[in-house]
Parts: sequence; structure tokens; C-alpha cells
Amino acid sequence: MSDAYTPRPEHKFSFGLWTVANRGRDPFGTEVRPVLDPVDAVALLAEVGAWGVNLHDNDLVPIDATPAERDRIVSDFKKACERNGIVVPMATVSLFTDPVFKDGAFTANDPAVRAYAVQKTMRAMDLGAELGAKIFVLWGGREGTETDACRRPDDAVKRLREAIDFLCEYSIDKGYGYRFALEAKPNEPRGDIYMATTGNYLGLIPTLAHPEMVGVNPEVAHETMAGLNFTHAVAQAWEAGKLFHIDLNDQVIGRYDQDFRFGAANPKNAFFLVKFLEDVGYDGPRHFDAHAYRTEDYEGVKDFARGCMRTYLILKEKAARWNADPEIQALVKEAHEAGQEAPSFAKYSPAARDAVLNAPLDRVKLAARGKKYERLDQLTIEILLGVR
Ligand code: GLT
Ligand code: MN
Ligand code: MN
Repeated sequence: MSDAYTPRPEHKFSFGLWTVANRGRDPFGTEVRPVLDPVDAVALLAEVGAWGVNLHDNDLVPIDATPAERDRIVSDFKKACERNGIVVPMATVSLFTDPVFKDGAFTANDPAVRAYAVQKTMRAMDLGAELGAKIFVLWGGREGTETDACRRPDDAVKRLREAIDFLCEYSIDKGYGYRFALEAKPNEPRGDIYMATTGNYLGLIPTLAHPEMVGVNPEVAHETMAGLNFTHAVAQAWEAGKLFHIDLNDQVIGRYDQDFRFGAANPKNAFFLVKFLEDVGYDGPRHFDAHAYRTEDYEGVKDFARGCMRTYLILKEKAARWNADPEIQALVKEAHEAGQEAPSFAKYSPAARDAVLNAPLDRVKLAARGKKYERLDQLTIEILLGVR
């Protein structure tokens, strides 16, 4: 049965191979689900109604595969995508799993490790291009430290820049047309990761050789782990024209990296996020970088994947309801109205300067005005709880 909450291709819902094929291993326990072959993961995604699948190089091709094995695996996977009507919008590279990256990848102290990381990324870019990906995510999970005795942190920034600049040139050289999306995280698996927040990357990007090719891939859980407001980070990225991709999931502040189903932990935050993305018309993939609870079998994994998309669509409908609610809109309008005659400072001129300097603004009267945000927030909650 299809309803307003049924996922459709135009919603651009995607999942990583590593998300639905996640086997539930954690630092204290082994895998609880059997291996899910990438071909079967594609079929599962089609069954639940997803649009796209994303992958790390080694989610699909084992790190020690021969060229012949690689070609066979890639060809089988391409056929599975075609058969199931699933696209590959984004590709990425694992620069964190193999022991070679224990001291970092692009920022490692050993120049041969850094070169290997760049080489591995170039090959992952070849793979992604072969599958049709136009977005390339770089998540520097190992680019950090347990002890800052190991290197100067500003050297790490320089090494990161050098690698990204080289990879941009490779994309241009090969005509791949990639847009790189950099993903921040404050910690885990390293004690501290250099690029801890989306804001760190927004500061790095203008210093790159090809800033126009590089944006960000903010993740709900990562910004939340840092105790930050995710929607604010997304909004700044959007306003800077840098929201190239997004990782949707959920997370409780102060916990380990939970990667919960979208909206599972904090539906109110998820609501403001969905409302923002829909209000501004973000048209990139809505990628779920999350995984099912360790209690689940593969039927539960389908419940998890369906739940991510359904919650997004429910919140999208709630956002439309919020935007159409006359009482809410009247409160929003009132909150933006000037409390007194307000001179404009949108553009500097001698006249504007004098108007601002001489305006008889009464701060005590302005401060006395209530903003009615209690009422506004309660109405929001009532929409979310389904009584409005
Ligand atoms: C890993 C990480 C994610 C990143 C993925 C891309 S892999 O699962 O936890 O946040 O987006 O490398
Ligand atoms: Mn992620
Ligand atoms: Mn995560």
C-alpha cells in the first residue's frame, strides 16, 4: 500500500552498503548477523524502497582482491544495481580499517603511508566513477591522535590540504566530475580527530587549491557527539554553498557513536533538520548513515531502513503543516516585526551611518517585549505529537 510516507526515487533516499550490511559487531561483542553480500544488500534496498546505495571501496572489493576478482565483483554489483533500479550517487574510501592507517592516512607521519592513502583513494575514485558516483566523501576517522607528542597539529592540516588538492587534480585529470564532501567527527576511533566539526572543514575549504570542488558531509551523530546543534552546522554549510551531501542518523549527546535510526533519539531536532532541508530546497541525496540495533536480524534491518525513510517523510509532512499553520505563522511574523522605528544598516553610507548613530532606540522598552517562543514551541510540540 502506498501513502504519503512511501519512499519514492525523487526523495533521493540512500544507504551505505556498510549500513544495511552492518553485522552488529561492537567493541565488546562479535557479529550477530551473517555476511550480507553486496548484491543481496542492493536487493534489500530495492525491497524497502530506497533510491541509492553508497559504498567504500572495500565494502565491495576486498582489499586483497586480484584485478580479475575485482572486475567480476564490480560487474556483478553493477548488474544488481541495474536489475533493482538502484543508483550509486556517492562513493568513498576506507582510510581507517586496515592496520596501515593506525597512525592516520593523509596525516600519517610516514610519507609512504600518506602516499598509499592517496593511491588507495585514487583507485576508489576510479571505482566510484565506474559505478556512476558524482560525490566523493572523505571521512578522516584516523586523522587524529591519542597523544599530541606524535606531530605538530598544524602539520596535519598541511598534509590534509596537500592530499585533497592532489585528489581534486586527479578528478579533473580523469574527467570524473567529482564533488568532494568532507565529513567531520570529534573523536572515535581516534582519541581526538583533527577536523572535529563541520565548521573546521568550512574553515579549511577556502584554503584549498580548488575550493569550488569541495564541500561538506555533515552527520547528525558526529555534531551531536560534540554537543552541538546539527541543524545550525547544516545551515552554515548550506548558506556557504557547501552542503554537498548529508549523513542522517541519530545520537544522544555524550554517548559513544550510536548511529541510530533517523529520528530515533531526538525527533524534535530531526524535525527542525528536515524542515530546514525542505524549506531551503536541498536537492542532494538524503543518505542514512546508521545501522540497525544489534538485537535485529535482517528482517529487523529492513524495519530499520524503512523506519529511517518513513520518519523523514512524516517529519516532512509535519514541516509543511507547521508552515501552513496560521497561528504559528502569525507568531513567527510577530517575532520578526520591529519593536520601534529601526534604521537599516544593510549597506554602509554616510546617511546610513548617521541614521544608525542618531536613531532614538530605547533599549529598556525593547528588552521588555516578550517573544512568545513558549507558545510557538508548544504549538510545534503539538504538531509533532499529532494533536494539531
Ligand atoms: C563510518 C563512519 C561514517 C562515515 C563513513 C564514510 S564510514 O561508518 O562512521 O560516519 O560516514 O567513510
Ligand atoms: Mn557518516
Ligand atoms: Mn557515525
